[in-house]
Amino acid sequence: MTDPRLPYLSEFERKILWLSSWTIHNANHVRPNRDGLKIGGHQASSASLSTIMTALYLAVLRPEDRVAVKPHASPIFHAIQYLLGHQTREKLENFRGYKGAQSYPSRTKDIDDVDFSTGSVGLGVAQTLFASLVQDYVKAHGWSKERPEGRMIALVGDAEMDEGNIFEALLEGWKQGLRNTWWIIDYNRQSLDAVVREGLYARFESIFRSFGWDVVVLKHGSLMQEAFREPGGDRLRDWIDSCPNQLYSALTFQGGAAWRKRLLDDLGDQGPVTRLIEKRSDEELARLMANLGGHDLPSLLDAFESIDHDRPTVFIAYTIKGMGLPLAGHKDNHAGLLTPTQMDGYRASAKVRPGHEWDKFEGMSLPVADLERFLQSVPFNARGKRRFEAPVVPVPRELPTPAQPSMSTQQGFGLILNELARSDTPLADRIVTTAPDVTVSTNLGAWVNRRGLFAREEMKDIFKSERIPSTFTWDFGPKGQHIELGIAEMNLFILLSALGLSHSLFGERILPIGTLYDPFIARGLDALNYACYQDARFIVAATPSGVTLSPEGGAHQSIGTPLIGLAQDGLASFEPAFVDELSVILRWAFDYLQRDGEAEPNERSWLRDETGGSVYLRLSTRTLDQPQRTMTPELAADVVDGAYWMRKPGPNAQVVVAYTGTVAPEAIEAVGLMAEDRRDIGLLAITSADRLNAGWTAAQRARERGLVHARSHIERLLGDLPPHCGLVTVIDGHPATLAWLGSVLGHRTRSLGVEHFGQTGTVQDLYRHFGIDAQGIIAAAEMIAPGRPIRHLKALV
Ligand SMILES: Cc1ncc(C[n+]2csc(CCOP(=O)(O)OP(=O)(O)O)c2C)c(N)n1
Ligand SMILES: [Mg+2]
Repeated sequence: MTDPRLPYLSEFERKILWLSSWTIHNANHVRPNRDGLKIGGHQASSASLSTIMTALYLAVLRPEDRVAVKPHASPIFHAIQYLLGHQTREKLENFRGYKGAQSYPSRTKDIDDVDFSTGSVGLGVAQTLFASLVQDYVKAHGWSKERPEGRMIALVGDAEMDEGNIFEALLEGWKQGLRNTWWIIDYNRQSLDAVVREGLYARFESIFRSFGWDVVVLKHGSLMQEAFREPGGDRLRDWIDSCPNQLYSALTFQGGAAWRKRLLDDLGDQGPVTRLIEKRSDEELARLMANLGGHDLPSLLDAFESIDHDRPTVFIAYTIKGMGLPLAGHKDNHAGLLTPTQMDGYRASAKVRPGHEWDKFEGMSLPVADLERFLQSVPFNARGKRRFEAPVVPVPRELPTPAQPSMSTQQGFGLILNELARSDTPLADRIVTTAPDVTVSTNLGAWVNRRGLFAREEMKDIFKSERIPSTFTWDFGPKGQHIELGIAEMNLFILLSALGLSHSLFGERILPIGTLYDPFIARGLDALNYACYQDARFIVAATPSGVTLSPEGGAHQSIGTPLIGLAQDGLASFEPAFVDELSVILRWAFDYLQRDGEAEPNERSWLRDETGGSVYLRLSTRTLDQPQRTMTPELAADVVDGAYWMRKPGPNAQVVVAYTGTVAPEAIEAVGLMAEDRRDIGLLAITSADRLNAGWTAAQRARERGLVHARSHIERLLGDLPPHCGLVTVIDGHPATLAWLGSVLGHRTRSLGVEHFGQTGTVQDLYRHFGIDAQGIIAAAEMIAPGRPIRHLKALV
């Protein structure tokens, strides 16, 4: 019996293709951009997935399933959501325009229930794998019991499979016992520039099998399968299976007559094969040859709906790029667009009257009431939009501050987490830590000892059961709160992205903390950016950092990361020098992660803190003597806003030293040594160049809009300095991080920092080498704040 859904699905498939093509055409020809920029890259690439996405969204998917859609299939996605009532005509008409529907599906900027943003190819794919792991984490912890498990699905371009991060994720998935993940490869054998290598599908098959995935190849559609059963059909099948990609594409582009000529030339036998070909019209022949598995609704429904297990499954679906459009198969079609004449022809064949292009049921042959009823019964849409919210996990007023008289911020971080691990609080229960093979070396060991490692199955630490002394207990189990990853930093950030969206995807709040060595942020940077773009919420603690990690070797030094912290949207960055500051910042971070309020800037800092975000902590292994002080609410607020006076300058200040992070002792020493020779010296502790800078920019913008009293934190702090006061800034990182301080009120500034890396030595050697020691600071001060010679300045070599 034929599936009663099929007539509807095939009508809607055509409608979806029409709407997506019209969206692109409209943006190019009806409402062209004023700059004349044409929109390429979507038309053909979208058409390739039109059948698969129709089958998925209108039949196969359930509300709990989550999908990452290949970037260039966004017009298809938006068209489907338009039919389901979640996308507006206005935004489609304004596709790629200001506040219009986005060219790549965006969780944050689109209104139509995007599960995972895509754009940078490969990342959305891996995100589905890690989201599945997070779903397992949520279930194993006994949360979200009433909700069914969903499948995490990626629609993957075949050229997208070139991205290395996909393979890093595959290996991690295998280690973690991945389930409930489907990847559907749009095997159109075309990339952006070209036709892909022959036989790629066979490589994909063996790769996936070796990582424990089931492989389903969707090559021949139902029309083809029928034809193969006719006399001579086996020869046609052999021909199709051995046809090179380029030729198949070229013939598809040329159409029925070209197919006939070629097939008769190659296979004609004056017998059964010739009959098989000749009994079909050009149009029928073209339809037969284009009937690849990925364009055949019955095969797709059958393949997807026959999966009755939770093993990860890859579908290699043969498709045609540009299917259903005049540019189908052409190797140059990536940026191809239909000409207005082609569009007129397409409009006529789709039975769409001019002026009715956006009408939902225009040109469809089934009764409108039936079509409407079908859409209303789509299982995926049964519960409307599918975003969840989760209650805020209460954060105590203070976190413990370790009492050691001297320690590093990295040590302090481990101690604070250890105290949290001992506490019996909802906050501690919702934290999950993760690290790419640097758990012990970033000081998460004590936390992990207490809270255990996560795995769906129990696995005891053999060293412990064999009574072999070891500092660390590595018991795995479903209640564990640390996810141990392999070394790949891309995986760390994509996992943080998935964990940090748990409240929205699975309705359960998780407070993720990932640790890594600071320089390796660069290795995972695109994934970090991606996580921020999706508005995932997490803390990343990067340690050790700078040249201060000197004994670890030159290769591991980081210079540019403070600038990443300054520039990365969605990430509030801090670099505390002392552990009491870190404790305040961490407490604030747990709260900040969970905010999602409206964006009214705070009148104190001019930061939009109510919207919340993620947090980056740049930490160090350098042991510092800790200040013996009381953390007052005022000081805590300053630490969070980004700076406080460690030593307030007097009214006639000649010099202010502004430092960030682990060079604090050098700054303090320099100020002490200069005190006799320069008047009223100030010492400014900067805990967050990022937040200070953002507040300053926002306050300037506010003043330009007429809010004349807007003052940012840094403007207030520097407000009383006399104009002639010189500013020396110092950081173990790129000097530009703090160099902008001179622009705030026009003070002459010399910015010290590190511009080259690779030199090894002791901390003292390297600080001297880069001029960020006390002597370097004094020398800089003497140059920009003239006066009598500073007695403690030694002759520098
Ligand atoms: C990281 C990254 N590099 C490059 C691009 C530019 N780009 C967009 S799609 C694409 C390849 C398209 O090929 P495929 O994945 O096979 O999709 P198709 O166009 O065939 O549908 C490229 C190189 C990108 N979006 N992201
Ligand atoms: Mg392709």
